[in-house]
Amino acid sequence: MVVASPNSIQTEKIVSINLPTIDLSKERATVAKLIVKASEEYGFFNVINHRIPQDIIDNMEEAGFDFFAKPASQKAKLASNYDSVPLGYGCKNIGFNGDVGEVEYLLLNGSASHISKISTTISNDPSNFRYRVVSAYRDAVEELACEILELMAEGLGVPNTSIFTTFINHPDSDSLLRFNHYPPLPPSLAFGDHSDPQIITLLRSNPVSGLQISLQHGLWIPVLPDPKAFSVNVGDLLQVMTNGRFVSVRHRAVTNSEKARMSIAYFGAPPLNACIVAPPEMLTPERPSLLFRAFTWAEYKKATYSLRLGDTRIDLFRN
Ligand code: GA4
Repeated sequence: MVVASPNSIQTEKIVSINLPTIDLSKERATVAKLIVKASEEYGFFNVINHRIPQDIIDNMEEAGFDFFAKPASQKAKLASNYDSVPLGYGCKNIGFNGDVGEVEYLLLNGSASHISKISTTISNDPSNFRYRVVSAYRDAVEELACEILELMAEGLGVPNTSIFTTFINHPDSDSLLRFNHYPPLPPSLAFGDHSDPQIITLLRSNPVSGLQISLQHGLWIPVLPDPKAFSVNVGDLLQVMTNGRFVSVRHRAVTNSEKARMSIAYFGAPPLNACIVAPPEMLTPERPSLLFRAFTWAEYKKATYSLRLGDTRIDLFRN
């Protein structure tokens, strides 16, 4: 695999495109169609009027910045209290196979049943304030992810509109929350090109740019941060469950030379034993047979962690 050298981003082609922004307060059937169109064309869109209260977002952002402002030794110690790898705090290393980037992160379990472990991880504040902050954010963002997944199912014309949501609101869901903190540095690769393995990702950041998505090989599109929006991207499992109709978009993060950037991502995932396969309604005249074989999330996750960040793991499951 070719590992991008830190400066390679300066020579690549960056193109500017107006990525879709979908207003969730508009008429439901129209919103459902727009979400499907964006998921097919880009695998990426922004949502506005999402109804997540601003104080839930602000408190979460403050909790993240407070955490990263702690001395390195304290961050590592706090985050190892309860979490075992890959969960916890990391600096520059990504995964287990040699990927690196200009990023430090805190990776937390994002399922409702595990969230209480967070209180001591993110803060040593005994008042439990952080626990309430993180769990309020988690609940809100999971609800938004479910709303979007329901709209996707409606827009796709799948009769069982909870076909995707049952996975992520399951008590044993393997969802994650991730804070990424990018220090201000001259342009370099902070988090390399990859797709997200899960079903759906909801991301927001402070108003500093850095996220880019790739539509065709070699073309990168910067995603401008919008304080009112959540960015939504299709993960590998959703590409499989839509039989390739939606695309799991490749994306990366680059550093900003002036300001620190912090993003917070929610990765909506199924329980480990969930069987992932496209429902019969996803077989169409254009795609009459299953493009991917059925597998469990545990199998997919194992393949993910045995490969490099930029590898296209989904190809291992093609029929
Ligand atoms: C990318 C999306 C999520 O951040 C993540 C990442 C995970 C990790 O950092 O532990 C992975 C990466 C991500 C995909 C390939 C593997 C696993 C690092 C890596 C090299 C938490 C996830 O689920 O997959």
